[in-house]
Amino acid sequence: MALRAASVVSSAFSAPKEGKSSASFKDSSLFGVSFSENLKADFSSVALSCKREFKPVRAQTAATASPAINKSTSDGKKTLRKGSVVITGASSGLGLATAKALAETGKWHVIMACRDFLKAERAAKAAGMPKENYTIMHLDLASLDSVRQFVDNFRRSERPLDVLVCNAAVYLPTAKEPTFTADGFELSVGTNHLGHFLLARLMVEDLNKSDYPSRRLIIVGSITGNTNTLAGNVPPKANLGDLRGLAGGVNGVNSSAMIDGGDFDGAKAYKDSKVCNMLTMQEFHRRYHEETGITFASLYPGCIATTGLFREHIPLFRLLFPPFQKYITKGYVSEEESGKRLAQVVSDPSLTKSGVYWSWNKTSASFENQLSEEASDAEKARKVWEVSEKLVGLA
Ligand code: LMG
Ligand code: NDP
Ligand code: PMR
Repeated sequence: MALRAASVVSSAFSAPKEGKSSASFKDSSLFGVSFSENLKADFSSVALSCKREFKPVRAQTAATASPAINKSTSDGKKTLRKGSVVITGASSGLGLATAKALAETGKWHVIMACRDFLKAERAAKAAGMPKENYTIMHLDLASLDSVRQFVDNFRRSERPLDVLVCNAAVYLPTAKEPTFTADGFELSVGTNHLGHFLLARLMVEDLNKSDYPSRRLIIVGSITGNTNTLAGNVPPKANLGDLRGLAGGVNGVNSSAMIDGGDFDGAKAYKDSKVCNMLTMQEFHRRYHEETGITFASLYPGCIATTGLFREHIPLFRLLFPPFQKYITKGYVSEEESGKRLAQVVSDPSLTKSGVYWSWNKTSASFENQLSEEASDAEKARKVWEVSEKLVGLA
């Protein structure tokens, strides 16, 4: 433990070398926050959002009969139709808080893509979400068949898709042995990465058909997958290695259940899956942004220490983790606040820049954050993409 602690501390101090920015230790290694980056981000996103407005309109037609921008006859003012956003894992935590924040504006219809229909219905009701602003649709990300079925059902509903949020996740920190998805992938990588990878790859087509002014594909990342931060240096650290386990299908039979080919570790598998999420967002950006104009983004919403994510952790952890984050690291954020942050990434006109990993500083202002060396490795992103395509049957 002493050795582990020492390595955590020393890597925290050397962390800025890993990132590309010149952020100081005080800024970036404790919370991944850099104020200079923040200022830059604000200016560049404003500049970019201005540019985007002058872009020529694409020739594609919308999946919906009603155009995104309607002209009102009385005063000639342009009005925007309700946006249509799919959020996976909207039955609790960040997903639910985001669904609520968006539904309450009256400007969004939220499709809550959940594995437990009844739980989602109860959660939406208890949160007081206006009935007309949400629909629940079944999606189990731990089954590729279910993902394909969801996409079919969604298309049959004839709703447009303006924004897709890949939010659902499982975290299995106490598991001694791996468990697997319907397709035989280790459960956390299978659900958090591969299920979302297939969903996003299929639905990018739907996003491309939407005539909504700002179409976005958002994949939730995390600080713990980024080894350029203190949080990312708490063992076990994320590391995808040479992807040998992923290439073998992370099935624990003819390959390791871990992406890097190592011994199973549930906490590492989760962090690895988050690295895949952040790499996938960037690879989407490189492959699709220029051609489609879709915004691809990831984010770290803050440490939402009270959510269901920690349900598998030991009771003592669940008791101490929230006060630890609130009073010691100060990285704590409430579910409500985290929902507002993700809702901003969905709908804020100033957050249209693509390829960005958003974070928030202590005053809850958004800024473009720096990913770790591994989580921003373009070559690794390409490999994860290609291997994942094979695993989900797209190549
Ligand atoms: C593994 O443990 C788990 O085994 C695995 O299941 C998974 O969860 C994985 O990364 C996730 O972690 C890693 C190990 C790392 O963690 C532990 O052993 C358990 C630590 C539990 C931490 C949460 C609760 C802490 C409660 C502290 C008391 C809070 C009281 C709140 C009241 C506030 C009042 C003001 O652990 C390490 O490697 C330890 C390394 C420590 C390095 C620390 C360096 C910087 C220090 C900064 C401040 C430290 C704060 C105190 C920490 C107390 C730790 C018990
Ligand atoms: P929760 O456990 O509260 O929410 C996770 C959601 O994912 C639940 O709705 C859950 O459904 C759903 N889900 C799990 N497995 C599947 C599946 N197979 N198919 C469909 N849905 C599934 O956790 P959080 O709200 O904390 O997590 C949301 C996101 O935020 C995750 O991507 C996580 O990595 C990220 N994050 C969280 C942080 C935190 O501090 N909590 C920090 C940084 C990032 P059900 O309700 O049925 O269990
Ligand atoms: Mg971490 C310094 C700031 C900081 C932040 C912002 C987080 C976020 N954590 C920080 C520090 C520390 N954590 C320190 C110093 C320790 C050692 C005591 C520590 C421990 C710790 C554990 C055991 N932290 C954890 C765990 C978990 O099981 C959580 C995890 O890794 O899930 C994968 C977790 C988290 N800490 C965070 C965040 C956001 C998490 C949770 C979830 C996530 O990344 O999605």
